[in-house]
Amino acid sequence: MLTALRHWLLALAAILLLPTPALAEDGYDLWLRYRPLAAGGATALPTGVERRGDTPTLRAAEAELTRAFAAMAGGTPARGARVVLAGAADPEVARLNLPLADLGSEGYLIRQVRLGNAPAILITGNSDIGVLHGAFALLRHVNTGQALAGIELASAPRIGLRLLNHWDNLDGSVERGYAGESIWDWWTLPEYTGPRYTDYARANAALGINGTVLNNVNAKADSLTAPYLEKAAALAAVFRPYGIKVYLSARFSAPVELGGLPTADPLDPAVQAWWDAKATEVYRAIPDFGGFLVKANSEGQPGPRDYGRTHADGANMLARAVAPHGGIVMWRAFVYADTDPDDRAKQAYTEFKPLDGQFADNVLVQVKNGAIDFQPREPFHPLFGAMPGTPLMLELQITKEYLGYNTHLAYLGTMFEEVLDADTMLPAAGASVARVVDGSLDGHRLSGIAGVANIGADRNWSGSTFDQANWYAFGRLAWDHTLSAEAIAAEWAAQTFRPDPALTGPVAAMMMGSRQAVVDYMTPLGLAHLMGTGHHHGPAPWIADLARPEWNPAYYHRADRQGIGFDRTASGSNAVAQYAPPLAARFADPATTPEADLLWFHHLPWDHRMQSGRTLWAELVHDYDRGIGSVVQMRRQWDTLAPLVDAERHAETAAFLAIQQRDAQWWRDASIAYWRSLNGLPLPDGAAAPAHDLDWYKALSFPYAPGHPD
Ligand code: GCV
Repeated sequence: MLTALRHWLLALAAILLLPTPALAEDGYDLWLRYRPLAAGGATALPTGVERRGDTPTLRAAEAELTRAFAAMAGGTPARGARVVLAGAADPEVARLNLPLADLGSEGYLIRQVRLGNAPAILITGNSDIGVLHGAFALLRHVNTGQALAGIELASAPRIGLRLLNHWDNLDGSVERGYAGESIWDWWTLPEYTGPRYTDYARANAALGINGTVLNNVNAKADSLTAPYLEKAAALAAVFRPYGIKVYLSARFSAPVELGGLPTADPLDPAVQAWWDAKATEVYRAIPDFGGFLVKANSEGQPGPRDYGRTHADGANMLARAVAPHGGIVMWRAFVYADTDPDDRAKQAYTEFKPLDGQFADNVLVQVKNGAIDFQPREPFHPLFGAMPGTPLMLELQITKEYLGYNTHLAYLGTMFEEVLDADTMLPAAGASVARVVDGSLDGHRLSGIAGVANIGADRNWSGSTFDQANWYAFGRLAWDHTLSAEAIAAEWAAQTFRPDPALTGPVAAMMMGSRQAVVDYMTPLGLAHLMGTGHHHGPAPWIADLARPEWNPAYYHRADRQGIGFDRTASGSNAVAQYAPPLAARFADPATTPEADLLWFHHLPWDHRMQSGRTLWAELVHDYDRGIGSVVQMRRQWDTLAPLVDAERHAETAAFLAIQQRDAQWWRDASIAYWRSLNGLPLPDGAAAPAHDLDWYKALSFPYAPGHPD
């Protein structure tokens, strides 16, 4: 008996003496993960929260702070000044003459002041939503290990519309979704609005995301019927206190499908009247409805071109319908046609640039990141800077359709930063994509940015812990595109795991190199769209027999015995001419083209000499191997972090990194086997031969890959 007791005590002592690995966690809390603060840390928690005003938004802010401080306290007494939530109109706040003018309607200011003759940490703004954003900013501050005493923060969003686009279908599937089914349960709405919808709103409001398009751009007209509007209205009611508006993707042919009209011609008065009435019905159901997103004449979707009308005709008809209600239209520029033999990368510009200045005041044209389609790396879309008379939204893809789904660790903050910082040089240097998008370059009233969501019904929302970081980075950059991807990575890691530099430093370093690793092992040096047909999983550069030319990877790489790459100079498609003259000149010459984009713009011989001194062939192989090496390095790094991460999330990431290494090797080997079948070149010195012959890779098939629409 005594021996048993001694064993038990020894075991207990051993447990207590271990470094404290967190308990298993499922990742549900995202960046709203409130845990007891380290004893003796920087923060003295506030003694209370005082709310001045009784609105749903202020109550939400108070509830968030109260819940967070209780969890952070972990039983230790609060010593800091109380937090006061008060709008700018509060008489005492007004007397403080704080600099609130630049905060707009959504920004916040946080300061230590004296209120009612006692010290207080004031969270204020010109609206309740501003105060709510401030509450989340304060929690981010604390959760990243910073002291509350002396806090002084002020921030306002640089871009007006900061939206998620859900490619969620009414049957619960998610196009290009890798995190389970849709979180919208259309079947149980509107009656049931479970806590998950509120948690979705909290997570987004914490980033300042202020709108969500609920349904897929490959839209069903049913979303516009009365029962579905009622369901959307129920979601809008949950999101409203959090400053998040609901939008819908609209199917252009809805007047035919729902209205029984013989046509959806935007210039037909009966069609216009149908949309006017539909807009009125929508706003009756959802008074603060944001507006419509439209994919028209793209990949088989109906649109104004079906009737010989322009995209501006189509957009303006819808714009007219929502204008009396304060709504907007986001019209996508993602168009390419099998009837157009021109380079796919040129087609959106060719179609939309001539329409500049023809869109109604409440229309934004939504332009994808990349003229092809969200590839691991594309040069910035040439429409940015080319349509100064039109507000252009940037559409980023958060879900990783082309970057290894949820099992490859690829932090997209660096990709988002790369495109936002790209200089369009239109009309002159210093005209970044960010300045086009935020409207400051051309003085637009409307500005917007959209991210195709990676959210699903999985407990961890995004299919992996690290994919949560891409949702986070999108939101943070949408709010403030001057933030650095690296700072965002560290900030995310602190809130997701723990605010300990021993963890945040290595995790941020892993994240910062991760997207380039994917580029290296999938599509190095400007290659693009070499993924498997339809599902886009894994390599298939050999595909050349699909009906539409631009659906074939061979269309994009153009490799043969002599060389590889797409000639987009004057001797080829001349896509370079769609850029500002100095950029066009730079991209026209392989010697001045950034090597990261080399094969995007040029078809070059395999023995083309690279800056490294290697041949192009040797450089390609080198990059593939570098990509695998980066994944190996990430695995090592992650292993060392085991004591600092809870077991459940650590194990999942470790397993996913192993999958990533396997897939990286597969990409490298299959690609090299295929290129060698064309160029007949020996492997560069020291390079390992692919594990299998080319036929083995060609025979792989993935009929059940997730996220695929068919
Ligand atoms: C929603 C790519 C994707 C499609 C997507 C389309 C779009 O083609 O593969 O799934 O459809 O882009 O953005 O409209």
